[in-house]
Amino acid sequence: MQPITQTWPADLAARYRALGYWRGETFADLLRTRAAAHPARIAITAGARSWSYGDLLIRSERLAAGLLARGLRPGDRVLVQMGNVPEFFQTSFALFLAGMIPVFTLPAHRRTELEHLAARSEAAAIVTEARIAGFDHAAQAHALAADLPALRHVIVAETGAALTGDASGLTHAEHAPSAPPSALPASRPASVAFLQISGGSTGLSKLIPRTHDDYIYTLRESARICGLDAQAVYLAVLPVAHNFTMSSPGCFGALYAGGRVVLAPTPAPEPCLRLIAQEGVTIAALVPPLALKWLDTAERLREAGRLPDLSCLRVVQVGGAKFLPASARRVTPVLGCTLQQVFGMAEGLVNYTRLDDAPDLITETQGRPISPDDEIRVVDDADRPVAPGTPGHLLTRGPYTIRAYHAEPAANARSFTADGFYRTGDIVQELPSGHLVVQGRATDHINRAGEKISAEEIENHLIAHPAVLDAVVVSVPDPHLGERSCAFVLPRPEAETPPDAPALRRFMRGRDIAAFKIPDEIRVVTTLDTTAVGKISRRDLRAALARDAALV
Ligand code: J2J
Repeated sequence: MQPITQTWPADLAARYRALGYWRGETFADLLRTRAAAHPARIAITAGARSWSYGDLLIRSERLAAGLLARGLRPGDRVLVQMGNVPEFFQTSFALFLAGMIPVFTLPAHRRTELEHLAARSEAAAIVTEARIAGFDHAAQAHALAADLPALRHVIVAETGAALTGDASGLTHAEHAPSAPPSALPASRPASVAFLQISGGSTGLSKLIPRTHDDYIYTLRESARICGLDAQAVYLAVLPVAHNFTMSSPGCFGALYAGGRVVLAPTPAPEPCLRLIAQEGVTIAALVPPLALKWLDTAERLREAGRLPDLSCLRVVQVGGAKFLPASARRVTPVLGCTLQQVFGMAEGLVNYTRLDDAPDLITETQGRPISPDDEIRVVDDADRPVAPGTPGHLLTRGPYTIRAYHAEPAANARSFTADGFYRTGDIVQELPSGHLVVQGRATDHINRAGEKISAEEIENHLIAHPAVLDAVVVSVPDPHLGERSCAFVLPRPEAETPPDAPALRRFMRGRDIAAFKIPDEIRVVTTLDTTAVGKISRRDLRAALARDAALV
């Protein structure tokens, strides 16, 4: 098993410790100290179920003991595929307490993605729910394990127990610890706590190793910047395993602050607005398309005199994709709270507009970095700094931005400079205040309502079709999703029946990939334009699409 590490140069690591960014705290410490300080305080609410900090610790300890009793070992990697249920937190903390490394997959992931993530991480187990949104995840996990000998354990959470209000959860996998909980292995704060996955612009998702030290620093500072304290109530609307919902400040940030997490069973605006009033939610995080739906729904409900009382809501965060200023300006008048724009990435760097920033900065920028030690470089194509205020490629390094993906030498050579800056792939403009305005992206991915889709990954699926010679996938502006995906497909000249869009869509579905990756639009073409060097020009294709759009 290849060890998973994340290291910074010794001088920088010493600096980050000396400045108090890295405090030697682990996720196990985080939960234990809070459960000791306020055991009865509610940590997580999901429908009729509420778990206190004490409950969460005991359940996590039991599950940790159960995982060790099954033969899993500290350092083992465990895929976690769960929806917005309390068992997600029990599982995550159990793995932290047992010194195992969660690999956070999304509920939308299907066999193809899971197989890749399991292979890359050398996963020994998968923890999932029986069903999420009607899909049989248990069957998928068992089928995966049957084909991957290294994946020795399948653990299925009985979250259906929620229906009866009996919170038995992962009981079949839990054990009363045979040794006192203090006998659980201790993790080193500088070690890797978990693997996040990259949105990825080249091919399949890469694994992002995050350490206890670096991630807990972002939780502490995010909680402070977003004004969270013990009274904070964070509404988790987007999938909890996504880095935004997890840490900016997200669920973990709310738990760090000793607040409460409310898990929304659906992102639909009306039930969420009701939940805000019922549970006294103070902060919620959305992607731009969802924010627009919330705004429209809130306006409609207000006109009908049915808008729930949202006076408890202090902050609505919007991030994951560009939120246009015209939409941003609607948030405070419609929802009566402060907007916070969040521009972050699972690889590290997170920017926030500050709650007391001038209104123009809040509506027109994507915020400024968390840390005074986040180094920002805006450069041209040759890595030379651009003139101040000019848009350029964003490069960054700092106390919580990774230095390398796990087991990806070729991608690491591309994605990081020799002096350790991460090439974000984003084009930004830096204002004198340090705020960044995201102008676009240099790399080929589609940001579909905050879900990042690698063009190359989808092209590879399309050209696996026997009648397809070549394919190019590009993004198209979309009024609802921000961007949608469009595939140009060139059939093989010798193909007897060139495939049409419905056939290609069926073929893609048969590849067992996340549904959001299936192209929104498929165009079968007779030629693909190429640039002078023979590379297909995505820019030309996008321009052609924009021209088409202008005609309709
Ligand atoms: C424009 N593009 C944005 C924004 C992310 C907090 C918030 C979001 C993420 C996230 C995250 C954007 N405007 N406000 O991890 O902790 C695009 C950029 C970026 C990529 C990262 C967090 N906010 N983006 O979205 O790893 O292109 O993280 O590089 O999924 O999303 O995607 P991801």
